[in-house]
Amino acid sequence: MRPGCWLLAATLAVGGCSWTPFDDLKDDVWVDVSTGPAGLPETQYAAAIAAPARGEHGAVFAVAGSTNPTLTRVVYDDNGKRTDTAGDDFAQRFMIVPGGFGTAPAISADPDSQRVGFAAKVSDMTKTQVAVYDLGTDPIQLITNPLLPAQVTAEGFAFAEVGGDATMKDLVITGSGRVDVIVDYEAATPEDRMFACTHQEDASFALGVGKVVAGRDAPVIVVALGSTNRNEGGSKIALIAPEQVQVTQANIPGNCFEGAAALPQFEKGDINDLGEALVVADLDGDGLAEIIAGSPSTGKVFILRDEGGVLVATEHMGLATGFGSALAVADFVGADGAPDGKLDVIVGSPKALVKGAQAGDVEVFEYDATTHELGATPVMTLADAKPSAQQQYGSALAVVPFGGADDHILVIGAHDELFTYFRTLIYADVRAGRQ
Ligand SMILES: [Ca+2]
Ligand SMILES: [Ca+2]
Repeated sequence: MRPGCWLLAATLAVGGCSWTPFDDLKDDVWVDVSTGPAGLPETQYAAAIAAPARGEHGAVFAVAGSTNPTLTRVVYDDNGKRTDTAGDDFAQRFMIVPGGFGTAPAISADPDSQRVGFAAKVSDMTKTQVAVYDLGTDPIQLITNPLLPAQVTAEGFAFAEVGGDATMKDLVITGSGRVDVIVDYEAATPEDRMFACTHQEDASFALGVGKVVAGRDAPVIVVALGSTNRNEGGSKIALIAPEQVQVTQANIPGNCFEGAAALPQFEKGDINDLGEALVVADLDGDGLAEIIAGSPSTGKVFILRDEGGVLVATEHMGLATGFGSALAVADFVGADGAPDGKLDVIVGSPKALVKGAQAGDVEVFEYDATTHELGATPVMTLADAKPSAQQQYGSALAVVPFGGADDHILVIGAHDELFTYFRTLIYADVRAGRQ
């Protein structure tokens, strides 16, 4: 492992920019450690992170807390200085019940705009709140907040183009064995533009949308299915063609696979949480997306691809259970440390042992387009220099666009803490006073 690739960060006092003590790492990385804004009733800040498209700011992203549901916008300026950590008590605004976000909040960002959306349970037990905000406005602006006409423990959320007007995005929400789609969410009456379907399985986990199937131009909805408690019955990755599902009033959902041309599935009878985390991305650039699916209970990450109408998988076993709890894809490293134009797979492992403590780490793997496998060992490992047990470092992570060009930063969630990594190998050290 090359020097400097074992990136360490200490946990520091809250407030201001906290990079000064990391000057010994100045050649490679600096990190900003933060906690939630004061006044938010939150005990599990940074349970999920959503990174929208590059905007006017150096970086902007949303952080969701899960215990008392909150959503926070975090902003860095072009110099990597945290300028705004504005919180909003979304729980109160929308009557979201404690725990309404679930353990892994269903929040996601639009890859083409500054918008972020979420779905959560509200006090009206016959409905589910959906909300889309524009993080690029100041103050952040509520775009739409339709209600699903059923209570869903939402686990997956995506902005995607799956139906309706091709110029208007749709929202896809999974949870409680359902897939709900709000077609053309910017239309005047989104409540009337929904379709929904159900599965035999009692839970649907994370989801993604992409062109996964060869010979099919339209994207499919990729959804992970299993039991609510992840304790029985195995789990699987299923594909849903949007045109299979009829537009309904959503309170009478159809069958997700009824009358449909069979799309491939990938089932694991001995694994109950395949797809707890899931990313759809074209890792090798051949035009067909791969499905990267984590199974934290077994500490495995699977990479699925369509081969002749069958989903085939390679699997990678991590060093600890919990490996695969969070996933992201970006070109973050190369042989000499700097990005090399090839996408890497970034894996959160929040139970990994670090200096003897079950504190968690994040491991970055290169992807071999020939063998379809991840490298045997990570090319980069990130962890807290002062690890503590149950810290859950790596339980959430996101790659966030930063500054110009294709630069990005890596944001990692831990229990009540957020770690933001800037790399001087990728961009100039722009910390104020350090140029
Ligand atoms: Ca591919
Ligand atoms: Ca790479």
